[in-house]
Order: sequence, then C-alpha cells, then structure tokens
Amino acid sequence: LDQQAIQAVKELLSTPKNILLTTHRSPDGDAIGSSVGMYRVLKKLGHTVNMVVPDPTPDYLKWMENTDELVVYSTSPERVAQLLDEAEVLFSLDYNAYHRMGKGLDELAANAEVTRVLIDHHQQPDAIFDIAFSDTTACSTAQMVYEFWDAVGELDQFDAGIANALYCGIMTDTGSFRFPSTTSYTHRVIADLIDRGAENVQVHQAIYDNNSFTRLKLMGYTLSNKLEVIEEYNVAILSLTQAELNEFNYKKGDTEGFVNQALSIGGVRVAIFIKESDGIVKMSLRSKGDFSVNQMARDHFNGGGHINAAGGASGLNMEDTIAKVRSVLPQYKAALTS
Ligand SMILES: [Mn+2]
Repeated sequence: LDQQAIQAVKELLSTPKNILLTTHRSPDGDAIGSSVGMYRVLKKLGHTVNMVVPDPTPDYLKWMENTDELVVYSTSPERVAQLLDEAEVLFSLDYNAYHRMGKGLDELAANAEVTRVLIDHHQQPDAIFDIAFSDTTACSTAQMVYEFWDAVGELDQFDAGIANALYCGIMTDTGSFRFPSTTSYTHRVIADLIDRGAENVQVHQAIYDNNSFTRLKLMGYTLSNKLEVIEEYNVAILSLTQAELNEFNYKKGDTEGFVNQALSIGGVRVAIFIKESDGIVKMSLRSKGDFSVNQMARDHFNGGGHINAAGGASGLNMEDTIAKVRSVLPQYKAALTS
C-alpha cells in the first residue's frame, strides 16, 4: 500500500472522527465483510462510525456481526442524508466511483463536505478521493482492509467478528481461494485471520451450505432449461426472466453463483448470466484464463469489473440482450478460441 497514503490516514485517524463507511449497490460478501471489518476496528479505536448500504443486505450475509446496524439508503434516505451531513470522513469500500451506489446516494456522497478515503480493488478509480488505496491486483477489498490495518499497525485490534467478516470477503471474492487473484499472500492473510479467531468452517457453511429449497429448485430449472453453450465461441449463456424468478419465489441473492456453474463446463471460456429484475436486464460475466470480461462489459454492456468477473446492463429487453451477446461474440473469436 502507498506509504504516503498510510501516513495521511494515520494523521487523519489520530483524533476521534465521525466516519461513514459506504459500499456498492447489491452488496456482496466482500462489500459487507469489508464494511463490518472496518467498522469494528474503527469503533475500537474510539471513532464514531456508521455503515451505509444502498440497498438491503442479502440474507445469506446476515450472520455477520453488526449487519443489523447497516443503514439502508433505499428504505432510510433521510437518515443516510443526516449521517452524511454529520460525517467528517467518508470511506468508499469495494467500489471506486459514486455512481456504483446508485441514484440519489451518489449525489449526496459527491456533495458531502468530507475527507474521502478509498479502499478498493476495481479498475479505473475516479479521481475524487483525498486518500486512495487502489490495488487492482488484490483479490478482494477485504484483503486490502487487512493490509491497511497491518500498515497502520492496528492488527492487534482484530477479534473473531472482524476476522470472520474479512475471511468471508476474501473467500467469496476468490471463489473459495481458486481464482487467479489468489496469491500466497492471500493464504498468509487467511492463516492469520484464522489465528485471530476466524471460524473458517462456520463461514463456509454459512455461505455455501445455506441454500433455500426454492433457490436449489431455481438452479435446477436454470441449468436444465436455460443454459446454452455456443460451442463456436466457447461461451455459455444463462438467462432468467422476471416471470421465471417470480415462479420460484425469487429472493435477492438466490441466483448468486449460477454463472459459475456455467463456467465450470469444460472448454467454456466465458459464462454470461442475464437476469431481468425490477424492469432492468442485468448481466454477470465470468471468464477463465486471460480473457477480459471487464473489457467486454465496458465495450458493450455499460459495465465493468475485473478481468475474470464483471457486471453490466444492456438497456435492452431480454431477447435483444441475448441477440446482442451473440452479435458481439465474433469480435472476440480469436481470444475465445485460441
Ligand atoms: Mn470485491
């Protein structure tokens, strides 16, 4: 991490501050894990701390400490505006541009009179931050939060609640330590988190052995009826309409991981999951090896992310989105079939 930025943050946190922690829309394990990890350390250091999420935390993450204290912008916009008004320091965790928090909250954040601190691993951070920790090689923001407190010299503040939260962030963003971003350093961080109280078995169970019956039925339906492999390009496509989601009593988070099932097919380089939800067609893109779905999402689907994992939205309906995916594949034929 940038030593100058570490010095600046040490100076900033040397007196008690009113701190607001924020993360991206549709928060995942890394977003919530990083928030909870930061929250608990900062509280122990004597700061006034609040956590804001743009929309509700999915149920599968609610076992984490302090998740009942997350203030949800979509249900409590006035409370969030008040917190932003009172805050002296605004942390952006696991996202690097305010528009990732969605409409309304992005403007509130941009207009707040605060010191802006970034801890994030996504590509191309906005230039709005006063103190920025941006590392696109990091497997997760949670790993960067560990690195941050190590550099600040406060790892001794870590307890089981912090260790579990950061363990969850690293585990979920690395697909359980299997994506290329997983390094020996990641494993050293994980080992230290276990030494500091992370309950690795329980965290795995809480995330992966916690399916609802309807989610498994939806997964079965999707894999049986809505999975298509375009062999010419080594691409797999999955799709679900709002009507299909309704039929299976869809709850937020239920389709988490579906795209990885498609990517697990031997020979498939790219998997794309297209989901219609709240009138918007959203996409999750995943790849194996060095094919950049970040680039594909940026080029064609108003999105982005990482080399092997990205998101986007087409602005079209389901049928046209699938047609658009098919129409852009020839541009990538060399990279998809080499
Ligand atoms: Mn992340």
